[in-house]
Amino acid sequence: MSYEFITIHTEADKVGVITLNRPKQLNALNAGLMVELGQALKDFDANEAIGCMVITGSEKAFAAGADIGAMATYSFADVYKNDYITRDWETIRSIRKPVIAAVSGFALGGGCELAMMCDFIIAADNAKFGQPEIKLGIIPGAGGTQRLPRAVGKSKAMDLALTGRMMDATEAERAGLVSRVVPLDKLMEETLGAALMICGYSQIAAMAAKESVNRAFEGTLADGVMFERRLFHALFATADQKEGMDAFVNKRPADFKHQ
Ligand code: CO8
Repeated sequence: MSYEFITIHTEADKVGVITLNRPKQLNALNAGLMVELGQALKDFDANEAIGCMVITGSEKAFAAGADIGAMATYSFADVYKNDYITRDWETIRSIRKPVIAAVSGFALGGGCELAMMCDFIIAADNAKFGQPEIKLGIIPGAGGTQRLPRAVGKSKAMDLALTGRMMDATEAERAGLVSRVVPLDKLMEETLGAALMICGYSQIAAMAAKESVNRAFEGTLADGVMFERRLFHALFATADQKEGMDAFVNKRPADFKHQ
């Protein structure tokens, strides 16, 4: 399938890489881009050979938010009745294999929300994160008011959402929004290294780990721990668990078959 607003490729036939590709608009997220992104993620997720996905942008911008020009004249009826702007976001939540955001440059508004919907964020040292919607007379609309406080705590989330200021990569790492900060020219190398490492493990275990960590953000601690326990026990029914533990015991590398 050919795309207009993104490009896709695979690395080592195992990692699905999606590059947002509206450089002139700093990868502003229009409806077409969101549809294409959802489709590419679903296709990679369904592809047996793919173990991990990466979403990235350009050096200057991961994504500078929703496309302001496209939504400037929308009415309440447009956005509410037709669920314009936010319609295609749930697709990303439905992806079961790990997705890493490799962020350089601006990740603002919907761009920051997109990065937060990924399973973890690796940031280049030039990355800037923010929820500047307040400056446009709106608020974040793709989960920013919920995911940002879970990631960085109430005070910093309020600061960002109410002042519209950006935080740099160092502050974002200190606050817990990003897992690592790397030099800009090492961003893809580091991210693909992490992605390939994940691909080397049992796909079933990686999917279970993702599902279980995500449970930490929904429901009670007791429910989450019980959910984790059920998945933990279930993994003893996989061939990959036998392989992983036998390999350790016999001091040899594991060869997971994702079964
Ligand atoms: N939408 C549309 N076009 C944009 C956007 C955007 N969000 N951001 C930048 N552009 C365009 C500019 O209009 C400009 O176009 P042109 O060259 O034709 O004039 C081009 O990209 C380059 O931008 P600048 O000249 O402004 O570049 P600077 O380096 O001077 O500034 C900034 C970069 C700081 C990123 C600046 O462009 C900016 O502030 N952009 C807007 C950021 C913003 O407000 N984002 C939030 C948008 S609202 C939102 O995301 C709501 C989320 C709702 C749910 C999610 C749905 C997808």
